[in-house]
Amino acid sequence: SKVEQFRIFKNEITRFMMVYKFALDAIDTKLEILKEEFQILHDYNPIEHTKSRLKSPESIMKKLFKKGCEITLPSIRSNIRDIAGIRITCSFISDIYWLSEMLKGQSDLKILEIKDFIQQPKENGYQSLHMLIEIPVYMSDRQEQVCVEVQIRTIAMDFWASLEHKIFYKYNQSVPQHLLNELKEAAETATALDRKMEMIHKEISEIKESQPEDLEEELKQ
Ligand code: 0O2
Repeated sequence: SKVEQFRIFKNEITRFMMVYKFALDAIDTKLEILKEEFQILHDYNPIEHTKSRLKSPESIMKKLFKKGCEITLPSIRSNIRDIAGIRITCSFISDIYWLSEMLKGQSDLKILEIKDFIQQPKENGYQSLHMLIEIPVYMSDRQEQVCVEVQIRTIAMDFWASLEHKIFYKYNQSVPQHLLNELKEAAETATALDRKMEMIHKEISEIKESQPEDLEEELKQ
């Protein structure tokens, strides 16, 4: 019957989405471990915060239509690779590359693709490091390789991207030229800030390494 068919379909979708949630949980745990370990070893935290999200069924459908793909679960699995997404905000650009190297080195992860929009920013000024990663998820009766999109950026890049995103939607995707120019300029300012912060950070770490106690004393004053 139709009702029975609907019930089966709903179960299939729930099971389908569940796997992506588990993949996000698994990546979250990996990040937590790196974060805690780094904090203990270096007394500082390279990961400011992380935010994960599952793409909503509406956005999945929209993207499928846009790409002209079939509406079946296997088609969704192979065509929409950002159903599970995690955004990691770091303090410094060097932390971004450190983190990506750490993930590359984990043998259970398969790096499918890396897009470096920091080395090569997008035309509008967007910067981030994007990694498409496959992670194994173990369930009661099966194991699946699940694709997760990881976006790593600095606080400044994140600040820029969230404002740009808002403007893009506010203007229904056709933003006036003067705002596009301003945004590009703001992206360049963000890059300059990131570079300056990195320089200061480096200088402080060098002092701290050579005379750890002295600096602690200085900071107390
Ligand atoms: P949402 O709402 O964040 O999920 P895809 O479009 O995913 O099929 P593509 O073009 O290879 O494939 O993806 P890309 O360029 O690697 O990254 C797509 C995601 O990066 C976007 O997801 C945004 O989150 C982010 N992004 C990329 N470019 C920009 C940009 O110019 N401005 C901002 N603010 N974010 C950007 P979605 O699905 O578009 O949106």
